[in-house]
Amino acid sequence: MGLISFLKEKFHKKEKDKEVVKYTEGLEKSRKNFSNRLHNLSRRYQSVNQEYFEELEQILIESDIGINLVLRIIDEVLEISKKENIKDPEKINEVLVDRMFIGYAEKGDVVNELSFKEGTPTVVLVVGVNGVGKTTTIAKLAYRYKQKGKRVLLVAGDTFRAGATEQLKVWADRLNIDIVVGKNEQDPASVAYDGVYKGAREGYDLLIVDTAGRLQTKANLMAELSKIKRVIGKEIEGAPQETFLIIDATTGQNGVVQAKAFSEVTNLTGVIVTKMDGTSKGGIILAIRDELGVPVRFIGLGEKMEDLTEFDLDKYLYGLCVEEE
Ligand SMILES: Nc1nc2c(ncn2[C@@H]2O[C@H](COP(=O)(O)OP(=O)(O)OP(=O)(O)O)[C@@H](O)[C@H]2O)c(=O)[nH]1
Ligand SMILES: [Mg+2]
Repeated sequence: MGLISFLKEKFHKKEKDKEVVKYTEGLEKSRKNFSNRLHNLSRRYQSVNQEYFEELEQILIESDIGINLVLRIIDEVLEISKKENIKDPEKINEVLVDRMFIGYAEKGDVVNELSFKEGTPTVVLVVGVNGVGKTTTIAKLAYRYKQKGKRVLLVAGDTFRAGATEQLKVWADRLNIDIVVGKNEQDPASVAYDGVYKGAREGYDLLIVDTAGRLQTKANLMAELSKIKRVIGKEIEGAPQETFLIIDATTGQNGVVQAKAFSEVTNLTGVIVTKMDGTSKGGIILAIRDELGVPVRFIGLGEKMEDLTEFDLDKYLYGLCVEEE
């Protein structure tokens, strides 16, 4: 059984799971761009030929799947179609989705949710350029783990942009979550220190550290992030356990370029892709995974608190590839 049939069987229920609905709603624009075009294409051809594959390639590229992965997937689909003598466009599309799944999954299993160890706070360092949704995502993460019963502390390490601290504080108040703030232009590493000092002594489970999103030279960024990490690690052994890069899905391949730049200066343990609901090019998740090897741990599917969800490959491909009936 191909993946599409499997996903239909798994998710096409009358009473849809709440998480599945988030994916299908949040990925609506992407599905229209990808799935509908795929189906239109297969309706126009009786059997597949060179042109069919060229059009298929175009659809994949325009979904921001990333050129390297697209070429590889197309090669694989071509090879399978020859070997198994598949000419039916619908069948080819099924093979395609199978290969998209494998392209992501073959990079290894990951646990997306944060893990916690008794007595040691889990520290999440959040990085990313301006305006990608860092602060909102931090609030969403804080909300998520508060709901799960964790004691959360926010650390407002973005002392560079006036107003950044204030914005995080508004969220902290709204969510009734504690926060450590620094003074304007205070060294971010020293704010991080204040945060972990408090976090370690007062029994918090989770610390989320915001950082400045300014664009700077690689050397400066590397120095700043490694200083912050060093300070955190001195106070809490093994921390920060996670460094998450936030990427705005609507920036397309630009987001992939940013991701590469960050992964060169610091060791990322995950990517969070925001504003998936605002893009029609939802393939960016596959490109990030392919080009960086870093897993996408959570995705933002809307502006509300609950609209951050754990990344799930099956639900994602279902939302992206399966036409509603
Ligand atoms: N539709 C949608 N909007 C989002 C999502 N995540 C964030 N946003 C919006 O994106 C805008 C920018 O978000 P911020 O959280 O302020 O971004 P930031 O990276 O902290 O920005 P700076 O601190 O200025 O660097 C806000 O209007 C958010 O509501 C999402 O998943 N979906
Ligand atoms: Mg911010």
